[in-house]
Amino acid sequence: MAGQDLDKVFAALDSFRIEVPSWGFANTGTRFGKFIQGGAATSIEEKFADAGQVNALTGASPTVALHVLWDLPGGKGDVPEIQRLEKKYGVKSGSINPNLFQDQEYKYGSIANPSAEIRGNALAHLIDSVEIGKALGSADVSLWIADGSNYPGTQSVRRRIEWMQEVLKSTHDALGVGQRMLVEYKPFEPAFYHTDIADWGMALELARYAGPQAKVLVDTGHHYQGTNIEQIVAWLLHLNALGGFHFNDRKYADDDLTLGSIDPYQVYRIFSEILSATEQERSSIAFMIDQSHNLKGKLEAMVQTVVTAQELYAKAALVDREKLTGLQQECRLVEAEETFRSAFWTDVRPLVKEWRIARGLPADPLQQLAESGYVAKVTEERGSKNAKSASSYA
Ligand SMILES: [Mn+2]
Repeated sequence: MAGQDLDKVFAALDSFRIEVPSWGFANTGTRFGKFIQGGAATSIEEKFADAGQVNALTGASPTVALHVLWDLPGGKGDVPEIQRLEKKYGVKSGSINPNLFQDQEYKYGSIANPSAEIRGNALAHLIDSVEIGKALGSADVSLWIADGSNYPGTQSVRRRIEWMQEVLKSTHDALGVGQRMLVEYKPFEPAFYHTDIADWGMALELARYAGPQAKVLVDTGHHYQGTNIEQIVAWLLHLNALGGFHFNDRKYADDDLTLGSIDPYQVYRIFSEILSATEQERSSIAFMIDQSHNLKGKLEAMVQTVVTAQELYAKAALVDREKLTGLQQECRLVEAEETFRSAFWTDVRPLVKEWRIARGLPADPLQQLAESGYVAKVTEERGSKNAKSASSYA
């Protein structure tokens, strides 16, 4: 392989960071039940320990997304403990994720609830989350709103838009310098008739209304089948409105499978769109993982995800963009497509391995994880705590 390719891959991997979610290390599962893993993290300290492992193995995930309700049940009072864990395990707090879907009072919505009192409670939780972000020095407060309705005629979609605008604007007003509010969208589930923030257009409009520090978050699993996600990415880049990603894969709906496991070419197409942006545009895009592993081992699945992301990003970095631009301009379709595709079909694994060795990282992170005995060790330590946490759907 040409030295030029090596340089491209090294530069891409040096800049590539992807955030791991704290909830990806805990026993989470499907709506129907979860299969308890003896080695799953049972506390915020264990989540930080596992995140530290993934970063040590891959060199690409120095931050961990936190979930306010699950990871900081004491709110801002838990910040010193989080800071202690950051130092101990060598990973920083990443995006702060408020929870507006678990409390019983959110049965009919949170920021779009007809009750002004409940909307007020949702806003208070959002502002607490902003304050936690400030205290931890993390840039992004990441919002996924589960609000919606299950039956036609049961709610006023239009009034709910106004209520959301009001709450999101007030949240934006509380942001500090350098802080951002990321607005995620999803077409359905848990609501099955209408979802209040159903697609990127709605998320974009709400973000624009809220203010300049609000951006759109694209969760790859939150689209209808066949949606051209890379086109949405191109539009959001054009509009300077792309805040970041929640990466995962799926076959049917929001399946939270490991990235690239079903359709690696789609991830490649998204990364290619991002790598065709300017370095400045790229620098503000947050790459995050949002996955829940019910069958695969938690640690193994997370390392596999980060490694796959690195490989697909390296492939996208190999595209000869100058050549491609010329071919597109001249409408030389087959040559353009082959130029685009040939980078995808290049086996970059030897180059990525070279990069790992050059950076003092394990040559094969998954193999290193297996040989380290870490999973066996934590399974031993955590087994009895996890055995108690078994739960059923009903
Ligand atoms: Mn998500």
